Amino acid sequence: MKWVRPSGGQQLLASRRAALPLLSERTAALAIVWSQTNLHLRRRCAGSISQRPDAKHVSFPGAVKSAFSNTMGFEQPSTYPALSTYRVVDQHGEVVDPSFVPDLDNDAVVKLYRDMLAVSIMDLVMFDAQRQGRLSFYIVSAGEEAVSVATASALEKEDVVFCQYREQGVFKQRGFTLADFMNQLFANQKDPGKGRNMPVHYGSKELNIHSISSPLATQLPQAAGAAYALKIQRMQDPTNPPRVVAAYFGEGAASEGDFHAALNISATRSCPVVFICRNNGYAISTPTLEQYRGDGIASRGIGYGIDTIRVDGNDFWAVREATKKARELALEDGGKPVLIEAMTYRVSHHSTSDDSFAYRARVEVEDWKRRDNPIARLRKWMETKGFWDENKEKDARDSIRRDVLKAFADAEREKKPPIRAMFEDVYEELTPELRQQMYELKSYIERYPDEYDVGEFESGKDSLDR
Ligand SMILES: Cc1ncc(C[n+]2csc(CCOP(=O)(O)OP(=O)(O)O)c2C)c(N)n1
Ligand SMILES: [Mg+2]
Repeated sequence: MKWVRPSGGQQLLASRRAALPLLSERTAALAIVWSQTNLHLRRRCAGSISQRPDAKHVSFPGAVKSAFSNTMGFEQPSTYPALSTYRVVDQHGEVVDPSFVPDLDNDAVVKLYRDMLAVSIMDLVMFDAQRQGRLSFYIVSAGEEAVSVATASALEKEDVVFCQYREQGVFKQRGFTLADFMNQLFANQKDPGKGRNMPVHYGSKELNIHSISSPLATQLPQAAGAAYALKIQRMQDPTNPPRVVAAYFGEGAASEGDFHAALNISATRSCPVVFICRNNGYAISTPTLEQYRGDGIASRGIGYGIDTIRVDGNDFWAVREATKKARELALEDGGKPVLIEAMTYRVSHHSTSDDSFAYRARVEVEDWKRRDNPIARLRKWMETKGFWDENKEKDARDSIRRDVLKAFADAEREKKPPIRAMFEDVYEELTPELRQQMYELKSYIERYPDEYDVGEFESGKDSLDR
């Protein structure tokens, strides 16, 4: 596993902690914050010192380790080799990293494999359900199940997660049930969001996953901020467990300004956040070739001074191993950001509102489906190990499909939240204006009973009375 680690100065903090053995953990932590601030100040001051005579290195404040050169040369990115992509298991299910030792027993692997299967089966059912008009919108994650399930499997329960919208596997692995998915998708009265969000905008306070927001990349500065808060909480009270933030995003979202702001602030403030990029080749209809000219998203992490790795996103084990290590690195020396770029392929249309064959060839998709797929790859590995076979596969798929359909039917049958819920929870109490609007809505519904069937909402139009 090859990490690109642009920094080296963090060991300094570890040595400072070692130099403070007689202080309580809390005082030591505060002393380190103080000395870190001091260090920043001194570095800044050092920048204003004029060049030492005969120095071989630049000491301008903006580039402290650059050697002088007497030959003029522009860097040409095209002459650098692309960053490598870490792999543990190849497309045939064969282990290619000789140092790899699986850290999970067979049952634990099967459990994660079933999470990947569950997401992919739910996706098929819900995509068709949308086509039948039974829900308004859906997004599938076909081809990307390993990125979400394997990364999530390397996090701790207490870690804080921010997703984009194609990470069903993260929710599933952390304990979101099929009923939880369905209640949100059908916007019924069991949906904690009370049906106010579009389908697939899940969230779970219990599982420490912030609710998904549609505007791209907004989750990234939020994740950096949350990581900064975790760091400060732990400095103030070292009995808090070490926690990281995991922030998921697509390569397309990395074209947003928020991505750059998030990387830079987390690097400069040393925030324990693991940025996880799913590079699936497309931002809706825009292929990566038209999104950037640099070496993917990994090169940007290095540019911001962030430890970075590129992995094969279709390789469950590579993704899991890299995330385990990333979490460890993110907690080193009081915290720092880490970036993982997981290379994969968006097998599906962008969403149910998209027809991807308008901008890519069917054969390209068919090729990927046949040639490489994260579920098939882990299955081959399990079969090679001798604890999975055709019969187990069939049983697993049948039982998951039954569970999905049951959760689907239960959720579809549930009543919708009371219509009144659309006016609530913005202010602690309804304002006179909101009350007025609520009564107007009620009289409108009463005037046109044939146009508005409100029977599927809890308490019908009566919820607008109180
Ligand atoms: C700020 C913003 N701009 C545009 C959009 C419309 N939009 C939704 S998804 C998407 C593509 C994102 O691509 P990527 O980040 O690669 O994620 P993927 O869909 O490939 O998983 C776009 C442009 C949006 N939601 N928010
Ligand atoms: Mg993409």
